[in-house]
Amino acid sequence: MPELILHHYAGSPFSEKVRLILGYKGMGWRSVMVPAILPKPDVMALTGGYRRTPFMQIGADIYCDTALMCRVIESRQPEPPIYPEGIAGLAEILAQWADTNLFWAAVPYTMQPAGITHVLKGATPDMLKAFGADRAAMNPNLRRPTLPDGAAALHTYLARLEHLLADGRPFLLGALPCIADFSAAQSVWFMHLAPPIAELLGAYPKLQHWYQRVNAFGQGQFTKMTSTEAIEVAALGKHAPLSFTPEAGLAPGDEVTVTPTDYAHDAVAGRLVGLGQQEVVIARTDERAGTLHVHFPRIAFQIKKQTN
Ligand SMILES: N[C@@H](CCC(=O)N[C@@H](CS)C(=O)NCC(=O)O)C(=O)O
Repeated sequence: MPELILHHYAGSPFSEKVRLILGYKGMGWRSVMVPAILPKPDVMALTGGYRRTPFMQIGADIYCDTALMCRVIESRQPEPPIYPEGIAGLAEILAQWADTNLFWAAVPYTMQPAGITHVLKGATPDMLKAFGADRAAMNPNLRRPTLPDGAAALHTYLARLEHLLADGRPFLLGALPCIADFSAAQSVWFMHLAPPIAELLGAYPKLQHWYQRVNAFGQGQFTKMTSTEAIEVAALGKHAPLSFTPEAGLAPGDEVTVTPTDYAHDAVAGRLVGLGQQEVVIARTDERAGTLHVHFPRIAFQIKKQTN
């Protein structure tokens, strides 16, 4: 089986979600470090323009967005499941809330002046400025809450999670962890990067114990790989089998772009080769990486047919 390669950086919450899942499942993986801000030439060679972190590579297949990556990880290593039977629907609904509402409450609040110096420890003023400019350009429509508004939202969300755990259950939806635990843990993990912000978690003792349990899964066994090596793997790699369910106006071979609809609106262009309710796959060729199949989820991505 070709190796699972995670392209990520240490301080990325969505990467932590995936690292913890790999830990829970006891999987082996290869680790490629990517830059936290643009430019990212080796990322672009593989994704064709998708700049968000993390993304996953298996041979010449590239998987964008953790919602899709976690599904692929589950099919590669079904045990222990992160979508356990009976609670899978609720688990995904709660995970989606944690990946959006909770994330956008916890991360900007942690990046306030009292937190950012801890999160980006050792960064020079120029580096801090470059980081701020990169994120502002990536998400120009983000309206940052005031600190009191941000604190109120974050406390409300953390109290909801504490309430879920009030009956003594070890994980958010019961006796076993599921995708929702990992999606929620990434935000709590990020708050811990800044001790003055993490203090706020003191008001939520059950949540803290829950987080210790999730954090104890670790990150699985990984070995490092350079981005140049990953590009060589892609150039020599095979593609996973594809399926195509035609939809109105979309046929195999169509030239399309796929673009995130929430933020980082960078279009990836290619030939449509896979389609279903859960994912869209496009083929594109890079001079170093060869022909790649780039996979995206359907939720929060727009497929647009090129007309010329
Ligand atoms: N919906 C995406 C969100 C990913 C995301 O926002 N990642 C952040 C880092 S945790 C990011 O891409 N930041 C900008 C960058 O790394 O270039 C997913 O689930 O993968």
